[in-house]
Amino acid sequence: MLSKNIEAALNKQIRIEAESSQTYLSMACWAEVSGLEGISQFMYAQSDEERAHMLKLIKYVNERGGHAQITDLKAPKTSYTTFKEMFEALYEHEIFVSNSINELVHITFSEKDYATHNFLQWYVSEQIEEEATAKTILDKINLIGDDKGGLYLFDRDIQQITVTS
Ligand code: OFO
Repeated sequence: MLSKNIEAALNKQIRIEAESSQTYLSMACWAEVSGLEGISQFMYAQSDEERAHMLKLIKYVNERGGHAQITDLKAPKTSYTTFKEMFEALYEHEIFVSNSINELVHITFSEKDYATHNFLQWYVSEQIEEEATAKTILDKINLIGDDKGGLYLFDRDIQQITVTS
């Protein structure tokens, strides 16, 4: 059985994962209308992953005697000046999510809720991978700089960059 405090903290995380999914969906749309087909497919896949993260939390909360709350969400940004700016936003967003997961883990520890603490370890590992993927992409973008040919190849090859679910 979840304590009210943990239930509220998990619900906050559910909302963050939902907003992450919407943010990446919006990035996918911007990339798609900007002619960046590969990048848009990558962002659609990221959006799906975040929805899966949200659903995993929802199931956990409901199975442990809590009630997952589906709420309104903050509208994401709809356009970017450059694709680099978009990937910087993705990287920063993942760091924000990691901090939020860490905070959540801390709460479960201080409340001695070891079941939830254990459940959250999957998210801790996931965030390490997602931050690493975002960082790898940013490093590649910095190498490309303003080179249009480089962007063409990057857009074609981004699917090869390991994305975990
Ligand atoms: Fe990448 O944020 Fe979910 O966990």
